[in-house]
Amino acid sequence: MDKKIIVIGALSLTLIIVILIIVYKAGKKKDPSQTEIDTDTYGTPLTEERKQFVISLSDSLYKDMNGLNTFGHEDGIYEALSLLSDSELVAVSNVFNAKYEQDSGETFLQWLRNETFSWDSFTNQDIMNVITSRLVGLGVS
Ligand SMILES: [Ca+2]
Repeated sequence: MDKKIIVIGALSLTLIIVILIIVYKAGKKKDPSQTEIDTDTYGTPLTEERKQFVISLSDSLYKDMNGLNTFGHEDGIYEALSLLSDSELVAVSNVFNAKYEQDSGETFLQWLRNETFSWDSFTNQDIMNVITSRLVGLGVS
């Protein structure tokens, strides 16, 4: 084989590997789930399993509320939110604020209050009223 082709081939392969490493590292940095967030700021410390649940629920809430929600909200997410313990509910608020408050300019509680749930089933609006009252009772602002 021609030496030139081997050299070009080796250089191309090296370049591809370097690009893949850069893309991989950039992707890792952008993923907000990599951020370390303290979920133990109220009451009983959460187990690792509940901590992961709280983080994934915060992400689901952000994804669901972020947008016009012309066809309403995903009921299951808010039902899950309403079933959390006090510690978990405050943890969701903390995780949400740590990850998304800077971008949205609203705290979790502020966003819940400003979001329109009245186009959903009326039970969803009732659930949200209970959740925002609980958050206030737990000292969240
Ligand atoms: Ca929305």
